Amino acid sequence: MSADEGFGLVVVANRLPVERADTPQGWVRAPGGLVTALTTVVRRTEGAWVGWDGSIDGGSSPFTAAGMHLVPVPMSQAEVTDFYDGFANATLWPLFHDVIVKPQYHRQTWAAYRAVNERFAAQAAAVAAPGATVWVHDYQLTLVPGLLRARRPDLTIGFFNHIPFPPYEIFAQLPWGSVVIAGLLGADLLGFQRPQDASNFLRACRRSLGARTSGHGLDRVDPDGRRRRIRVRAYPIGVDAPGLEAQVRQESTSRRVAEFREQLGDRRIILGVDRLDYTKGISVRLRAMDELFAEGRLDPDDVVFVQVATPTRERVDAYREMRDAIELAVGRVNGRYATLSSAPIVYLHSTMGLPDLLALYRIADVMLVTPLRDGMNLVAKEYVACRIDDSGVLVLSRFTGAADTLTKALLVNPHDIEGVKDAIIQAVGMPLREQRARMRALRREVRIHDVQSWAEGFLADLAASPS
Ligand code: ADQ
Repeated sequence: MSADEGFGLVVVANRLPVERADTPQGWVRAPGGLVTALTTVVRRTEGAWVGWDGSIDGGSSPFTAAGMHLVPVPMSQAEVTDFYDGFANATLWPLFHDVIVKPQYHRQTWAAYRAVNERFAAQAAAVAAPGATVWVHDYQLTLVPGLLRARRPDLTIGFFNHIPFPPYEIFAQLPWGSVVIAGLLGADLLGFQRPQDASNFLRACRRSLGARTSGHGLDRVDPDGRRRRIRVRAYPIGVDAPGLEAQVRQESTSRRVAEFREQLGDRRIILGVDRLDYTKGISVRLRAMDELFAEGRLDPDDVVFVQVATPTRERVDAYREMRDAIELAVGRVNGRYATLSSAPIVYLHSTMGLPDLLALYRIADVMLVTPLRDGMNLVAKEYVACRIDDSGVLVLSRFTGAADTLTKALLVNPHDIEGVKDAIIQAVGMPLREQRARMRALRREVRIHDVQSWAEGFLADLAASPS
């Protein structure tokens, strides 16, 4: 479908799949499995993607990049501060992650959130063809489904929440909770990572709006008198398993693996890869490693812990404070156990390119994924997808969505430091036979439920929405 007639499929997400850059084309592709999956769908259906391009006071003229029609939503500096850093990342993010840090409730940031959600809805409404399908993503845009339906009742609207949905007792803190729920209920189909998130959401509908839910959804009468059935279900997201596997098999990855091996020496490698976020439980790992070295259960000459942490949301106070605490802890452990030739912790505060990341997954004997709360956690699935010889051990927090299906991982409670330490020791010493048996089962799961089948499954169910 052309830009004049509107698009049959419109993806709406906080960020566009490309970023403005000083390249001949003027942009670079944003990394990540989600972008890969949705890009495939948007290209195949000749759809459009509505989102922020990361610039301040940028334009709103649509452009074509990476074979997709992209519709930028402009944002001012004040909106980045209040909408993005403020309401999205200092209110909803901590609230939805079990209040690991205290959420901020400010009327000013809420006003900005509403205004920016209005703008996203207006852009989506402007480019959607009559009767089109619009797929809205994540916690930054909870009001968009309702705002969009008010403008365009002809649309079929889906929403996917990438992060957890908290129990009602926590959600109830939000002064504008019923507005958020009503906004989400503008969708025909609401997708969550885990069945628990979907049932938490349905309970919030009952408690905050007095809605009656039945089965996997509820019936609702819109302000225009139209009665709709809204479905609510879990769609656990996956990774691009075949794509990752193909890249890992390339000669260039093997070369990188050899280089890393030389740099890290003949030690067993324990790996952590995360955005530097307080939800990810990085300090839990550091404490566990510190105590294991102190108790002599791990020898710093035999083991190296590599932690790669991508800088993220550094304008938000809680993130700056956490970064300081983590860097202090790394310094303390290395100060105690490093020798002139090697340190037990290699800490990289950087975003790693995919080839290097894949080589690290390939070389790591143990992967530590210890979030205090995580919607899914793609890093765990990426590690599994890259273990093409079926070796390696995944230590995985029970508080991730991934733990629901990756049951052959060593599942841990990140609040139980002794349990985490025991799991690390078990992982480091696990016989190859057991590693292989577990990893084969994990790989089967990650291959079957990949990101492509996730996107197609959601869109197929959305297309089957009762009209
Ligand atoms: P995130 O919280 O960002 O995602 P995650 O699912 O682990 O968490 O995805 C992170 C992505 O960033 C992975 O693809 C990973 O490879 C990449 N990444 C992380 N650290 C990196 C580094 N140092 N260098 C380069 N790349 C790095 C949110 C939710 C999750 C949910 C996803 C998808 O919080 O729970 O799984 O969305 O729905």
